Amino acid sequence: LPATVLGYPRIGRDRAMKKAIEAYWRGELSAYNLERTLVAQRREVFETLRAAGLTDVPCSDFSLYDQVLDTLCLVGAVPERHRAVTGDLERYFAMARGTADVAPLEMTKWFDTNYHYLVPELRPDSTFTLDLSKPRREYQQARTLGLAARPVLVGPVTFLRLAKPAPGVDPDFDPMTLLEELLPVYEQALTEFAAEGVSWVQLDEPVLAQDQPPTVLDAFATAVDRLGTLGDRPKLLLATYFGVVREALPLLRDAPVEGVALDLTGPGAANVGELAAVGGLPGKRLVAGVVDGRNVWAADLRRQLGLLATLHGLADEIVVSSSCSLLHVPLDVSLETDLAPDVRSWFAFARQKLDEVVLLARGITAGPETITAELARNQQVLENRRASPVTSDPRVRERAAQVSAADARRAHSYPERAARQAERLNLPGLPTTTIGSFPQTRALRRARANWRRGELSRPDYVQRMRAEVEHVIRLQETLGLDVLVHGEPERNDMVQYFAEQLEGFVTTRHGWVQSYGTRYVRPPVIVGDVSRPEPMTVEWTSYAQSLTDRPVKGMLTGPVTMLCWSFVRDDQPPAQTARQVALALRDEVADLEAAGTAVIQVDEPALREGLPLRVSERDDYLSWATEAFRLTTSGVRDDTQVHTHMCYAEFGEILAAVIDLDTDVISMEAARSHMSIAADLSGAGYPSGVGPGVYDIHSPRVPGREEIIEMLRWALDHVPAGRLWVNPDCGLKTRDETEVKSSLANLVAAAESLR
Ligand code: THG
Ligand code: ZN
Repeated sequence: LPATVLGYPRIGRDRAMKKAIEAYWRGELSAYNLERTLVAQRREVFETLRAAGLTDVPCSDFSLYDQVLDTLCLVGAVPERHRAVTGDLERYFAMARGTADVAPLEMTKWFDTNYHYLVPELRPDSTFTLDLSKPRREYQQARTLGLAARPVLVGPVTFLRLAKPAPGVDPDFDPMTLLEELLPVYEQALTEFAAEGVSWVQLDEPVLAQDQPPTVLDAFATAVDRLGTLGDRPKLLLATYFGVVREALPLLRDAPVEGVALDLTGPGAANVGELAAVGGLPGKRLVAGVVDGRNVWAADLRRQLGLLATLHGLADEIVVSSSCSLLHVPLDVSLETDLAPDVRSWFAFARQKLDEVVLLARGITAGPETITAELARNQQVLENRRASPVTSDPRVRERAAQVSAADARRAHSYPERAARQAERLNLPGLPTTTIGSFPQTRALRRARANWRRGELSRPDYVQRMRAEVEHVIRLQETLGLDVLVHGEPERNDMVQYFAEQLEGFVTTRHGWVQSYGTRYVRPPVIVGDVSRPEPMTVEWTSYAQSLTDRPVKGMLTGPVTMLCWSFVRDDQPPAQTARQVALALRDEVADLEAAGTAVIQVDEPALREGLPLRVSERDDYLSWATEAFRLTTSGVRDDTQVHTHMCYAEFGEILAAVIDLDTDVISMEAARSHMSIAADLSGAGYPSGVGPGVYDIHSPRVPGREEIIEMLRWALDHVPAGRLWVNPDCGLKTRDETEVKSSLANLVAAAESLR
């Protein structure tokens, strides 16, 4: 019964790996004991995979930090600056997090998921040497458990495609030109694996699901030809995921390898047609990704069995699989005992997806009649979900259906609004503000946690939070900031915070998913039509406003970010879900305005993240995403100022969409790119206020006044003084108060000096 998955979560039960690794960093756990935890956790994964009944088990996808970093170590591409760090483990973590002396590798998003990988840095003279110790150890460990595991490696083309020129190297240097240098290392790895008795190796090449220039496709053809024709090697599985492969499919069909993995879920379902069109994969094993590895919904087993049946004849052998590594979903839904039992039954987390894969394998091998009871139960679950009042709210549907284009447009254009806002707000030139959150102390987090556990009464909790709000307001007044914030002491993760208060979302207790390294998130799940039963933030903002004469900004998370950082329902298009979330947030905006809030910020840090991998799908996304944002914000009066904030600077590709948001002010990360984003925005015709972050809050360094002035002068070359705002580049919650005070004092001094 051939069944496999492309990878499994490595965070461990109860976040065991996070706890162990962070304890090691704090010096509270020895390297030896970290290794013991690692081995024990890996063992648990292997045993879980075996107990579920998988016939083919991946290995070496377990990681102390990141699989791209692991690949970098495998091929010996350690940057010069990290080589001096002694000790393998210390060097590994130095690349991941930096040390007092050396900067870490840059981190960026893994395709269109919410996972972040470390970006390899390469130079024209980079050389590679093999270090097979990690995959070898994991393979050996699986073998002692009686499993012939399949080592998973990031493939050579994806590795080079995700790499960037090292600092100081010509930015036009293309790491793909190193393919000839790199391939011998992969060849040697395969040779050594063969000697070890490894029978299959999985090479992940997800770049094939993205639009690629011919040079990359050529590189791929070269690579598979070289590796495929190597004598005495394990069988090769070329794994693609995150969508449809299209132009690379003939290369996969013709590659001299034994197996190909394709994503057959969501947009990847188009792979079935593409596969038929190229005549299938004669002579090969098709690892059919029919269980969605990126979302949490229980599969429709009957439908996926039907899909598997259509693959008959398109390959020599079909192996049932997840569409990608299960890294992107939480571990086990059976831990979610607080969820309503029927809602819980609609979900399949990683552990449950193993069962789905195995059942489907049984269904196609032994016939559907051998899994009749399971199929019936599955149909019942799906029917229960379809019919549940939780999924559908007629009032929400009716309201969403009646939205007109005019609802998503403000009454007047920016110049008219700006005049009204200037009258109402009476701000100085180069107004100063912050992005929203202020430092969160351990005591504050404890108070929040105690309230959640019922150990602190609601009145005591509110009093505690109000004291914090007052503290933050006084601090900002003393510093001389112009537009204040309440500091968000009541929020931990903003998405979680709003999801808990919105109808249609459910949140989990244990549903951790790795975001990067030891940082995890618990994405909420949008299970039904979304609405807002009552105001979510008005009380906090109003209280803050009652303490000061200066304007206090209302702070909300935008509809696109709510979607991108949640698991979305799969029974309606995301555009429809986005519209519902937008309408719920629009109600909050209206209530904030009615309570006297003159400035409202709706953050969309994930707008750029949601951009589809395929260029052909981008216009559609940007159109519904910007509409949802405008629907949230456009119901306000002219004299109410709408702000937005975006964290990452890489929105060169979506400048037109950013302009289309029609905000009065946008703040974003710019310090690290030396304000170039401000120039780009202006160049693209952005008409309204802009606050390019003048310093990087991700670093503990306090920026000097002169340095901030220089940044602002730079910005003033591109943005007229009347539209330039002065602010840090992101929220301050991860900094401590001393740093924040000094930095903001310098920020205010810089603005005053320029005025
Ligand atoms: N919220 C959500 N998703 C996100 C971010 C976010 N995705 C992208 C980006 N921000 C990821 N960055 C982080 C940064 C910090 C943490 C997680 C993701 C983090 N997590 C805590 C940890 O692992 O200890 C747990 C947080 C919690 O208690 O909820 O520090 O901001 N939704
Ligand atoms: Zn930010």
